[in-house]
Amino acid sequence: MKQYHELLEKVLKEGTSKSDRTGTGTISLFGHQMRFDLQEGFPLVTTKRVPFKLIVSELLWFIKGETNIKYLLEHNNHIWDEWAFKNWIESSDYSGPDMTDFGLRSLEDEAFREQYQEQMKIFQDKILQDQSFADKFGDLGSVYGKQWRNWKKSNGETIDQLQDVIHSIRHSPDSRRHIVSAWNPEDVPTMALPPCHTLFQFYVADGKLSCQLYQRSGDLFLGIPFNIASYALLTHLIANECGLAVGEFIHTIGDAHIYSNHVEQVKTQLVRDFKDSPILSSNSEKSIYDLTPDDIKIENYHPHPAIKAPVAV
Ligand code: UFP
Repeated sequence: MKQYHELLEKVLKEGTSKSDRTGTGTISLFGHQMRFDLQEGFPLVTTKRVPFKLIVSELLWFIKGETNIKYLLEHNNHIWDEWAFKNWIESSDYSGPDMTDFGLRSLEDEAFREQYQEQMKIFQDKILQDQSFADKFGDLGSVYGKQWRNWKKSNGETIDQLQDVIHSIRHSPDSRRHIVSAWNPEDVPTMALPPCHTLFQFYVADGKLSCQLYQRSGDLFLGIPFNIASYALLTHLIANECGLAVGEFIHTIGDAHIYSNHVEQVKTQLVRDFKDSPILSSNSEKSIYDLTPDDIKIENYHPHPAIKAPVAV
């Protein structure tokens, strides 16, 4: 993971100060590429603990074409909760205390944070226990699962990009068109979070499958370690589905930024030494569509402790 540290160092040294949508402020540079040889171990950051289980259940959620957070909650994954919670508190069904700007306010105001956590718990319990509530408020609409598996065509039909790309890798491995796009310009104006992982392409050579991701925007401290692991895992799963070995994961980032309130955490991380790369183990008998989080495990992962940092929303 030397390359990841080099990118952090480069942004701290050469990056430009930029304001951003969240009002936090960043140090940023434009256009960077990292290459991870997946034969050399699994690229999970070891200089802080990264919650691999969350990466697994989120990726399987995408692969299944799911867009409702219920599946994530069933697997104790809360990374998308805030987006669905917003649906609820802005609806006429919500009658609790005012939750406007809950992200920022819960960071600044402890009394509010308690109220927020209470409402969030009510929300999560209702999603898990009441299917019609989950249908109404748990669905995030045009997120990755939908674009990958149910891309909407103008004539009302849908395209299963993931199944199509698996088919093309199997049947015409040398094709230069193994692409899945999550960026749908028609949907972008109404999306709370337009896709950060915009487009990815596969490449087959010497019996190995490589994947390149174009990520338009990358939060280098919090988001990128997740994104690297998620696409490395996707490459392993697609390779297995197609009877290929793994090649490289190539990560191309557009706006690569460190939030101003993550700089201290980055400096803490940069002085830590690297540990051995962990090893991925997954159930290779099952089809990619039938995998459950328990089928995928990481072994020999002995990272430094986690480092806390506020999420910019
Ligand atoms: N972000 C990531 N990786 C992700 C994800 C979000 O780094 O997988 F979903 C970060 C990038 C940016 C913010 O800091 O979230 C999205 O904001 P914007 O849409 O303004 O780029």
